[in-house]
Order: sequence, then C-alpha cells, then structure tokens
Amino acid sequence: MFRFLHAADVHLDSPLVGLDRYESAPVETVRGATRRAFENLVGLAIDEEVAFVLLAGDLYDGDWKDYRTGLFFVDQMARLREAQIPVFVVAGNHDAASNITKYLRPPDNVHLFSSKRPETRIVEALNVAVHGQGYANREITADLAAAYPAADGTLFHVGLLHTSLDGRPGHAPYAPTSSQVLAQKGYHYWALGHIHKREVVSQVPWIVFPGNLQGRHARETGPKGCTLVTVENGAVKQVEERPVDVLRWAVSRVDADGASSTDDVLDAVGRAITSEADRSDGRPLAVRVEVYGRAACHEEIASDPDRWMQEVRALAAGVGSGDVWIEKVRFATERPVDLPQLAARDDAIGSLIRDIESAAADPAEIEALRAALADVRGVLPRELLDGDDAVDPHAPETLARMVVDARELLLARIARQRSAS
Ligand SMILES: [Mn+2]
Repeated sequence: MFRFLHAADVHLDSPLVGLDRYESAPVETVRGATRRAFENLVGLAIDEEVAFVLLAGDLYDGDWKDYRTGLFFVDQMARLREAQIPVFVVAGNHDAASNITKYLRPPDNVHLFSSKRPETRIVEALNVAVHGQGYANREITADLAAAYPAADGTLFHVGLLHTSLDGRPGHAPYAPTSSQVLAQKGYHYWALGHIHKREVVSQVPWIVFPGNLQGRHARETGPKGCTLVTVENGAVKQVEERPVDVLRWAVSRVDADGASSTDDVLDAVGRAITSEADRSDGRPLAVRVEVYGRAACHEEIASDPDRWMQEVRALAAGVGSGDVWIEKVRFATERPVDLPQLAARDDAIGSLIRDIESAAADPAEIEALRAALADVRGVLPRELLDGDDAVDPHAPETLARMVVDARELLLARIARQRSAS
C-alpha cells in the first residue's frame, strides 16, 4: 500500500492586482495565501508519508518578479527531500518553458518533465511509472496525451498532464484531448491540471482535476486543495479531496423578493453571510454579495448603493469571529411595479423608459456602447482581463447588463425626485 498527492494550478505568488483598491481588504492574508496553502500541501505530504507528489502544471503564475518565488519553492522542496519524497512536475500554460526567464535548480528529489517529448520516470521501489510532458510555450493546441506511451501491464501507471481535456467553460483550450484518448493508454490514474474547479472526470480509469490549491478571487469559490490517492495491490483504492487553502471565497446570492424594508434586506444578507461563514471551516472568508429580487425598498437601495454596501460591510463585522471580508456588493433588485405599464405612459418618464428598453435590445445601440467603451479596457485591472476565466468588458451580456443597470439607476433617481417634490 502507498499513497500519493496530486495538486495543480498552485499559481505561486500570483499577483493580486488592484486588491488594495478595495476597502478594508485583508491584503497581506490574500497576498500570502498561495504560499501558505503550498506549505500546507507539503506538510500534508509529510504527515501522510506519501510515496510521491505530483504537480500538474501552473505551479507559477508567470515569470517570477524576483528570485524570492523560486527560493520559496526550493525551500519547500527541500522539506520533502528531507522526508525522502520525490516530486514530479510538468509545466502548464502559465509556467511554460518560454514564459520563464529565471531559473533555480531544485533539489534532486524534484523532476521537471521535458517540454519537448513525453518522458517516463520509474519509482523502482513501488513499481510505479510516471509519464509526463510540460508546455514548451503558452499556447499548446496539439493533443500532447496522444504521444504518451501505452502502459506495459506490469507497473502502476500515472499520467501527468496540463490540459483543458475536451473543453470546460471559462478555460482556454490548451493541449486538448479526450477521456477516450486517456483511457486507451491503459494507465491507472491521470493527474490533470488547468481546470481550477475540482472534478473527478472518470473512475475507470481515474481522471482527476484536483482544482487549484487556493482560491484567488471571487470566481474561485469553495474549498480548494489537493487530492490524496491510496493505492493497494496495484489498483487505486481511495481518492480523497484534501483542502489546504487558508482563505475562502464565496459568492452569496440573496433573494430579496418581497422584502418590504431595507431592514428585511439586511437581515436576509446577514443570514446568508452567516451561513457562508459556517461553511468556511474556520478559515477567513471573502464574500461577494449579490442581492436580487423585486422589493418595495428597491428605490431606496438603488439610489444610494454605496451606503447600503457599507451597511453590509458593517453587518459582516458582526458575523462569527469577525474574519469575514465583503469583497463587493452587487445590488440587482428591481422595483415591484411592471415596466410595461410605466413605458406606456404619455410623459417624459414613459418616453425615457421606451428609449432605454429599445437600447438594450438594439444591436446598433449596443455596438455604439461597445465603441464608446473601447478605451476602458486599458484601465481595467489585469486580473479582470487575463487568466483562464476572464471577464470580457465588451461581451454582449456585459453590455446589456450595463444598460439595465443604467435604467435602474435612472428610474430610482426619478422616483426619489418625484417623491421629494
Ligand atoms: Mn492552466
């Protein structure tokens, strides 16, 4: 019997561009999170006395800013060397050979697979073969797995590969392949990387994405960590998810439908945050709150979103041990009245609503908005535009949402004016 650990997408020291723009952001905690999670991974490997550790690509987020990132990795590998644990590594799209200009030779327990051709390493004492190939450059569009050797039948075979497999929403299609191609190799376990959401793709053979090691923003939610695999009599006996993250991200959708007052809304938000905090296993929690639904207090919220965001922040301070940070609050409530009725009015308000409604559905208007926003791209934080699951500010759904947001803001202002006069 032996065990091994499979991790991927560590993205060590990945830059958190713009985080300090957010009010009261736990900048140091977030900045150090990928390192602390990696230390936990190494600690887990030592505690579980694993036979080896697999790192399936994107260990680094890109070229190191300085040598500290590389020195940190070497230090951690030295801990594993001390425990006589070998480590097998392939490069992914983020740390492809052509992306990395700095290099530090790791301790001799670490093997970095070639990026030119598939390579096989044998762990003699355990009759294990590990096959792998890294990325020579960022955009690998060929099926790397196709060239991996077939299993020979006498060893326990592991395939190490950074791949989008047959496509996953929000992830660039690198080294595409299919479960069928992987299964045909006759391996016992495919240790994949690239998809940041954990997924057991198949059990015969085992094909696993462990997900990334540590969530880095509100699009990487829930527990994050690695996969612990137990092998007995030459077969996989158990596959366990082991969280090693030090900070969690959550998106909390709060249904404010029918809420008659802002107190009702805040109560609902408070309950939602509390239940997220209960699920964070004692870890600090970063929450993005989205409030939606038709509520009588919509105008009050929509006319002063900043105030209500601060109210939500104040709420979070009182939840649990106080280790909850509200990253962002998005108010998407709507007024309980129906728009068609307003739009039918024979006055300035009716006319304004008809204009905005037609803009949202008019491709020419959306195109004009896209053109007007062409310069915005340049000033947006890089984290929004880059990466495997970036937000596109020019996407039709983003633009259509902006028009709806504008409509809501205008209507809320008009309603306030009218009730004040
Ligand atoms: Mn990747």
